[in-house]
Amino acid sequence: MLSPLAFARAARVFSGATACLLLSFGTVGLKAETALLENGGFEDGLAHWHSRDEMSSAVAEAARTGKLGLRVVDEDEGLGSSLNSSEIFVNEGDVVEVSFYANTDDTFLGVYLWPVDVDGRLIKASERGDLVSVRIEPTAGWEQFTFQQTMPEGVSAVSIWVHSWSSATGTASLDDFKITVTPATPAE
Ligand SMILES: [Ca+2]
Repeated sequence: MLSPLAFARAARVFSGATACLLLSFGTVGLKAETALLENGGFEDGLAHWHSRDEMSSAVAEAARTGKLGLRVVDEDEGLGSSLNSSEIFVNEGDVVEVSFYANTDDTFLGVYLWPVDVDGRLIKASERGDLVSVRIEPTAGWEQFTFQQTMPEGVSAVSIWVHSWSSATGTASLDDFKITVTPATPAE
């Protein structure tokens, strides 16, 4: 199994092709780009996602669309789940919007944006160490969630982090993650 750092590097190399593609279209205009995220619907299991524990899995019971979805089961009162998507390349000032669906009876997890610098170091949104996120409350069946963040100074890439909190427990289904990037308007 790859270490998180090795994984990040591998993902960075892989994402290079996407970044070049975006650059080549850059002259066309500042259009929001959607189809960036690999396997956002978990139809390929957890391929392109990186889990640091056994609490996240791709199962049929968690599918909103297709055959599979993400199931997070956290029964540990001391540890939380941790699952990152692959990284996509972004620039400072880009507006990154995350959209997904969740179905849960519990309040125990959030979905975060995880921006990193060129060395893979996390760039926090405040000195308190916050990340921009959405907190999942009990839902009435499948509900859509969206949130966004303007990419900070020094950013190189961003991923989605699905994380259940250490002292909380619960079960949730999540599916159909999408990332939309609206490029920063260049200075005149
Ligand atoms: Ca799916």
